Amino acid sequence: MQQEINNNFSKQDEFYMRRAIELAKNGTGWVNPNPLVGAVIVKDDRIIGEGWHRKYGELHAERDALSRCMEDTSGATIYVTLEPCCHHGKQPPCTEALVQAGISRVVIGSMDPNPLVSGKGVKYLEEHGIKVEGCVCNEECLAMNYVFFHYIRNKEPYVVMKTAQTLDGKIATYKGLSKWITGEQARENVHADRHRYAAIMVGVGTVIADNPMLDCRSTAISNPHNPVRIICDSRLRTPLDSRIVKSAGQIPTIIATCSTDSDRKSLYENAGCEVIITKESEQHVDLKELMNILGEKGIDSVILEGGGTLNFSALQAGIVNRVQTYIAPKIFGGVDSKTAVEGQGIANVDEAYRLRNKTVRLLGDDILIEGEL
Ligand code: AOF
Ligand code: ZN
Repeated sequence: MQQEINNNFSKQDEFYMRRAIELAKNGTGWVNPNPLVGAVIVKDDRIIGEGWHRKYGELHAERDALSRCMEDTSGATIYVTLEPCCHHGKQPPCTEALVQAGISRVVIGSMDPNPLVSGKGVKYLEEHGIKVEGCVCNEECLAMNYVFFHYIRNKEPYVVMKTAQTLDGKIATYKGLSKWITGEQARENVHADRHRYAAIMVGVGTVIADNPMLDCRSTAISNPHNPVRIICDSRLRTPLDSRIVKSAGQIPTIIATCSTDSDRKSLYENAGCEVIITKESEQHVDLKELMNILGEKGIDSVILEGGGTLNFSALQAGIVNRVQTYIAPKIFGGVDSKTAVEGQGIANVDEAYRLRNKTVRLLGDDILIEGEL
């Protein structure tokens, strides 16, 4: 494939790939830990089929587009945001379907780093006489699947540290009250993210203080799903009558601990929670080991809504990939009012955790600053 050599794609190629990207995004929140993938089939300068990977375990984008195509696909071009797969997973290989459909040209947006595919998809297509070109709109295709690319390479979830704070960095008043710091638009965005990412993690202190549900209450997404809830609880102090434990039968719930108290563990298991035991790291759950175990369970992403202690531990453990800070134009003050990141903190200015590729958005009255670590 002329991936590096040919950067001169036509406006038409970019137009159809952009449409495929748009379609792919319809899968947001439904396909994890699989990638978002979209496909557009074009013949005689007309779109004759469109599809996307709709749900984990179900049809891949290419077969979805083919199955919706009402016309003969022989000699057609398919635009697909990810290299077509050539392995048998939950679905049969897309490459075979493309050959069978008589597709003559495949335009790709990004290569698939999955070791089961990774160039083999392109090779199969070329060996079957199909012209393969790419990568069109590569940056957009890569940006769309930052979670998948991280997960498939590291086998650990992509962690987003989310905080909502006042202008003076407080996440609660000195009485511990935090409802609500940000406005409705910001909170809708938070709930959309609970649909987008696979899991949400807090510390036991947050459960004791706020008794949260951590479910997804987005009003903009129809039928959103709840993230897996994870409580970091080194000494198994989570109240059995907390709302999270009481709803563990309906929403998957994990308690991560380094306690070996098996009686206490059984109480949580009987309530429907899964208990994960890690080794102890400075009297806390070993977060790196926890991420490894979550990755093995197929959890590709975690929103970290920890209190200040857990947030600092997560930064120190090097597990945070993205920081997402909502700032409300308010001031709480108070030397005892909690801030988003506590722990010991860093000693020198040049040791600061710095964000790359930052974006700044206004959401109603609030500001959202996001960036990668
Ligand atoms: C494609 N088109 O729409 C997607 C692809 O278990 P499976 O069969 O669903 O395979 C999942 C893997 O296939 C996933 O890790 C990624 O490498 C690729 N996903 N490939 O050609 C698609 N979703
Ligand atoms: Zn496939």
